[in-house]
Amino acid sequence: GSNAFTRQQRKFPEDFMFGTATASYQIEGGWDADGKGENIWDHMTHTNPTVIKDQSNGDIAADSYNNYKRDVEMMRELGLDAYRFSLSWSRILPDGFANRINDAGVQFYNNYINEMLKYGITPMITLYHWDLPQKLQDLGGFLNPLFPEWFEDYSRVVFDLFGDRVKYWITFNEPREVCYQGYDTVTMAPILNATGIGAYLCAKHLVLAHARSYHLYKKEFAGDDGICGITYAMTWTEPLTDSKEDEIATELMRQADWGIYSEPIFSENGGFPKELTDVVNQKSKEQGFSRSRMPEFTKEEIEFMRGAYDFFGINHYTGVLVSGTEYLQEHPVPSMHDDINVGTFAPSDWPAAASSWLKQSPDSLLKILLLIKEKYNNPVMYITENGWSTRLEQGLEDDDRVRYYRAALENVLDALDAGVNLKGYMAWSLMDNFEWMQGYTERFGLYEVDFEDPARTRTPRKSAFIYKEVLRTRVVDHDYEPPSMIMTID
Ligand code: PNW
Repeated sequence: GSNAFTRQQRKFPEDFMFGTATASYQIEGGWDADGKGENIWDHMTHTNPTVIKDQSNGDIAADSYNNYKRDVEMMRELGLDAYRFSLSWSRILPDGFANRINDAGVQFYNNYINEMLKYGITPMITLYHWDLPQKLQDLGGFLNPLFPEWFEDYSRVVFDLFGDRVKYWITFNEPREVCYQGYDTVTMAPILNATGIGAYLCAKHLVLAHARSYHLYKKEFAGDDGICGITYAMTWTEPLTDSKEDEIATELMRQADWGIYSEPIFSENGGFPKELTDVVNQKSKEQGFSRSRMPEFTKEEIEFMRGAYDFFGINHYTGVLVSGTEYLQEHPVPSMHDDINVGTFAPSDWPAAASSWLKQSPDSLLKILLLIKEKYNNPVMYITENGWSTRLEQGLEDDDRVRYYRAALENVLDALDAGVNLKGYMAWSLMDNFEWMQGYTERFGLYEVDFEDPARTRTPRKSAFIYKEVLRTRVVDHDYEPPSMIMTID
């Protein structure tokens, strides 16, 4: 509730960290270059191409493997403080295990990191953004109880290789997408479709793996200034009506979406969230299982995970209204969706992006930040992704993206005013990239990438100039118009 005048008075703190984010499989290409091993996205797109909307893949993607200097040049054009990117596990360890390190892959990341550092850009590394080595998937991937050990071994290799220069680490990007979409459904690799089993089993091993990696880092690599966290897809959810059913439905949806992955680490008591566990225990019994589909932790495991964080990472895009009685859908039995059995709805007056799931929901970023502040005692937070999709035809004039970013950045200022312990903001994404099951049909970039051009030429959109001006002035000026579309390094 602030007018244009007071808005322009509000400034981001000088040490607030602004950046952009990307992920290895979505930008790198070089899928089999110089000794890289196959990962689950290589495997799925090559053996099962029709699961991708335009039957494309990330074989070349934005070819950042060969364009890293241009990528860093774009970071300099925007005036970024930081850049969040992920490591391709099988580029570094082709077999997934730590027995064999691929020197060319290590060299690529050293080049990328050193080029950023040369220009004072802080690297923030995600260890895992969805591209599991296929050889580990062949052994069950996240469903194998040894997964936490494999992840610790991989973590040790990369902390050892890059930890001297990199001080910001994220173990996992979006556990729900890894576990629920990858293992409970067919909407992400490895499209396992182990409904009602996959998500919960994966959740157990993912949070244990996070804690192993975190403790290893803090004990042996962090020194005085290294920090490690985990990043969640935080869709804002609120009850459709003020009925008791909708309130319960909203809480269950939050627990299935992110609570199951965050409570073990951030809550005071640790372990999986209670209401969801009760529902799954009850349903498992009714369905004739001899034990609950919700796995258990030992007391030692619960203690090991509890408090294993330096920050809470938030990827935020949109919100939904949740109902326990309306908009319900048919789901396989058992499945995580059947367990929670909730309906969701987005009002038609919320502006729509190119992605079917993405609507501009009012003040949802602020609401998420306030919720985490309350729920987890105001932990250090980073917004590690936030962004808007357009279609290619829209070209460089992306006024809807500009509107979305300005609204989000106002929410960041509101949150800082409200005392939220928020330290940084990363826009998704620096450039167009392989948008998973949607291939190249949806574009999230501040820079457009020409995927028809062998050089993968990158061109700034209007939003790039707007973001740059915010970073330069530390204010959100709603009237600013870029004087030209010519980008320079200032
Ligand atoms: C993120 N939601 O996924 C991913 O981290 C990126 O790799 C991806 O390209 C980007 O968003 C855009 O899709 C999301 O439920 C997963 O709102 C779930 C949601 C949003 C984004």
